Amino acid sequence: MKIRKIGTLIAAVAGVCAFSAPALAKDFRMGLITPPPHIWTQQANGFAEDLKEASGGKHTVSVFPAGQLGSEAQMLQQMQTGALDMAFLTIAEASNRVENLGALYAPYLVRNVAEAAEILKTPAATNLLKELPAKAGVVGIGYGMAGMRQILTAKPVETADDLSGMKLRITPLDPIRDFYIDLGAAPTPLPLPAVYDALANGQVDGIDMDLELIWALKFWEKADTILVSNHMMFPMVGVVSARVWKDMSEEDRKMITDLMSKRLDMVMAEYKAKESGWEEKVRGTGKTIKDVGPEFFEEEIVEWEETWSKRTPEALSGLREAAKNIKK
Ligand code: 3HB
Repeated sequence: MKIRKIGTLIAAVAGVCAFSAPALAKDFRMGLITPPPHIWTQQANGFAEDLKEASGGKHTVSVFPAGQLGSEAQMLQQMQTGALDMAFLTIAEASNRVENLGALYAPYLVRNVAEAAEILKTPAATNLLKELPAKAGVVGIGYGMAGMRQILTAKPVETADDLSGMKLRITPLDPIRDFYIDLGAAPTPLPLPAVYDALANGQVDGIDMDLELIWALKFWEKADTILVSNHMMFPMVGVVSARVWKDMSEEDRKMITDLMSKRLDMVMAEYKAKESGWEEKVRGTGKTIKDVGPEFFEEEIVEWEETWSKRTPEALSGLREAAKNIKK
């Protein structure tokens, strides 16, 4: 009887130790590829302030924007070893490891940033994050996003055929690449920090981009035509190194989850509030603006669907179902 009691006690203590490490003070490092004025970076800085305050100064976060710690691939590697603690990432690198995340890029899954924010809260989207720890070595706290995707070209474009043969910059991601291959274009994967020079020196004929950056990074200056297409949403994911997470106390995990989730929601709110303002500014530039919808890309969407309904059947049908409910 006595022995059994001691055994129970040891098991209980071991359990507590395994699941809640002591709350140690820490200076976390957080990386992003976005430049300092970008909404993601601003909210990362906000998260740093919140965590410092909520932990009574015990925890601080040093934010490294603009790819200072390397590419997203390098940041993901650093998080796998625990050398980097957190990041706000595009889905590009993560989807190389969790293929199902690619389904989030289904063309015209949603019509605007408000619907994007809504679908990213549904289980069809949030369940995909559960694959991250085992496959990418990071814990997905939740989604943020950037605006809807548009196409900016240095040459005139009248029909989808005009895009054929053009070298078009894309975020390095299979589902976006497939969309442009279906269009007969030559998709050129380039991470955000490399886009301006590539467009300015004519290495690419156009770019796949959002309205915030078409405006703020002055990509519009290099445009002949801007296709306001809203053809895809652009999710972001707030992540913490799974290694770092493992050694965190329950209390710290909860604090980080709550505060980062709040900032990810603020990212969503910012895009919902500001997307139309950027659109107005871009329309006011005097460049040729062409409003296009799914009919412009009809065949390409069918081809994309054929490929991705084989690659990620359940994820895609789950998201299409969720979108149907949102659009009702
Ligand atoms: C991108 O176009 O690859 C990109 C855009 C953003 C943020 C991050 C990446 O607004």
